[in-house]
Amino acid sequence: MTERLKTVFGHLQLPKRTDGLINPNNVSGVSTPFRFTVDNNKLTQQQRQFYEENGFLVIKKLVSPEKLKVYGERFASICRREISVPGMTVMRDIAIKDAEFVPGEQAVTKFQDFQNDDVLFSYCALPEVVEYVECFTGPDVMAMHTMLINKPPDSGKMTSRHPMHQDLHYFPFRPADRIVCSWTAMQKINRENGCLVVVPGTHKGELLVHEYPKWEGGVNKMYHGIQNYDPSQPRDHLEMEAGDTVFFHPLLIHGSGANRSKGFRKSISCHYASGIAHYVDVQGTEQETIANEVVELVKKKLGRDVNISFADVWKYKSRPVKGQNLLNST
Ligand SMILES: O=C(O)CCC(=O)C(=O)O
Repeated sequence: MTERLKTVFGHLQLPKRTDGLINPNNVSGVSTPFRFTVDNNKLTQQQRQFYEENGFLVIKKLVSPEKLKVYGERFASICRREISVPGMTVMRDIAIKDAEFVPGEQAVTKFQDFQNDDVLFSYCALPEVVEYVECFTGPDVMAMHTMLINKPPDSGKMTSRHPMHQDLHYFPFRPADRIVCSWTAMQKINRENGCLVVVPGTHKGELLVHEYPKWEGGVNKMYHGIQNYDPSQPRDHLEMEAGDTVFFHPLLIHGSGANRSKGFRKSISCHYASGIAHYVDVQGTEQETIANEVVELVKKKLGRDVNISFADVWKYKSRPVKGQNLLNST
């Protein structure tokens, strides 16, 4: 077969979708070779190809220093308890959790679910971010999961590491290809202070089995990692400057290293899904354990007799950013 014919055939053989959603690249029966990005004019051909191949894309200096300053100050004042945010979880690193007194910001390793704080949530709606998000989700955009991570200097027990995992493990919605994370460095982030580590191309694989890693120093709550993870796979360390933003697929295997510096390492992130995505039942799947763990935690807060499902938790915390929200309409 000539090279030309091989290319044409390659283009016709779209990866098989198993999620039941119409491929948004396949309008009026005309197929394109793209599966992980949608047709709009934002990405260059090269950027699009890079994400298709690798499952992530870094955009330099996307978020301005002024905006990062606002998020940093808001983080500090919430830590000082000047403001309280309904529904938000404030997490402490396992190494400082039981320490007698650690003041303010230094006690906090992560804010999770800040969707009800309009200042922090403004990150998720930044036009400069959402324009890129749409390249992966399509035009209907839901903010599903928000985090501000304040990775502490490691105590020597290596608990500041984030085990290698796939974010889809945590999500009861599909299709995976229409979910994306936007993760912005709030300062210079390098190998020393625990940058993101990714295994390029793994977004083309399956959702793997996750569990708590058996680390000697312990592991933070909900930080599940891939069971039998093979550390010999080639990986990239994403060293980033303040404002640089990486967009990545929920099946991309990633994690972050220990923070060996003396300072805290901050990033802000949001996971988005298409507004025309749908919830799936994860009982009986690899995700059952995390689903039960999350529902247990919610019941602990709201009361044992509260009847709530894993999908309900996500319905409650997600917020529309743009376009239709069919996801939460049933
Ligand atoms: O920011 C980090 O250190 C890792 C974050 C991460 O991998 C996640 O929350 O899924």
